[in-house]
Amino acid sequence: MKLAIVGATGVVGTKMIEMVEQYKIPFDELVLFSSKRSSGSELKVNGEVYTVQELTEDRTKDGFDYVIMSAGGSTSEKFAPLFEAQGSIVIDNSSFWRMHDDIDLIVPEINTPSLNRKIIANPNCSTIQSVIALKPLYDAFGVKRVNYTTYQSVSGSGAGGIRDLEEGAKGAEPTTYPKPIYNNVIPQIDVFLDDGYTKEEVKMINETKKILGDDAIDVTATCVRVPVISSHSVQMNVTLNKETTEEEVRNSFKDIPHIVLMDDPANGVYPTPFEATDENEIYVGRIRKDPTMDNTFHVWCVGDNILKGAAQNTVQILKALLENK
Ligand code: 11C
Repeated sequence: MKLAIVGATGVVGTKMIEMVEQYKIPFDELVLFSSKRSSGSELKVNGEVYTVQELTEDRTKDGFDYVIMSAGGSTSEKFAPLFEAQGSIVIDNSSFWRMHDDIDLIVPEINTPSLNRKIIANPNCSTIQSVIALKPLYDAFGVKRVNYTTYQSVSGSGAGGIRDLEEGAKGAEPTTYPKPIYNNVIPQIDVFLDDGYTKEEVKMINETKKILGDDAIDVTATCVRVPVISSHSVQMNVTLNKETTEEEVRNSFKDIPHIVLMDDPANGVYPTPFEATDENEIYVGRIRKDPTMDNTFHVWCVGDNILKGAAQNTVQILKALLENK
């Protein structure tokens, strides 16, 4: 099996390499690609040193079976179809292909690729952890409506976001965000659209419906950047289709793959980015009834945005494809 990792030197790309190691992806040949600027650097995979190479149009003809990419929307727009035309299966972490009708948007715990096209999209990080936490409720009670409020870490913006927080703490001006993120919170992630929502909020709304395959759910979102390096937190206010109790809602999260229930606030047990960072699971807690609306509950969830939110989900998709071949 010949595998390419595109964007190998980035924040997500380096974690993709770790996940390829952790998930024991059985490649025979591996090529690490980056932009011209980062090419030439050396990275270790399974203890072997690889020199990162520049991705050019010609290299898409090198006969890759699988390509995993995290190099931004414009690189994915250009290169994913070129790889696809050569017969490679591409799993793409950018937002570019996600909402195309003929492209599968996959969270392996929830849906499986049709391989209608050989490009598979990996969802937005804040969406992935939210749909993982929504799915048990969806299966047990049906979901009528969800209102997300996010608390997103700076690593979601890559190295530039981390820099704005770390250097901002020393007094530097922001270069990635529109306002300082150190000692601040910013209710803007990505650009504002005409209706006042941000692109990140619209991603959460549209991607939730596409992954769950259900356009009838009402979804709304407010996305906020917070001065945390790793792991996004999402507060979900969820209205269910069926009447149920807080205890039944809590029980629905037990024994679900990739969910850890941490919900004993009286004893100080609830998840924060501190517990979730560098972990593969999504943490759920603070479950309580919202008495202001029928059949409505608050659920708090935290997940490592670079792992399950990006690199891990991508490599899980690859592993599932390899196992189901
Ligand atoms: C953030 N969720 O935290 C964004 C990053 O659509 O893949 C991921 C952008 C995307 O800033």
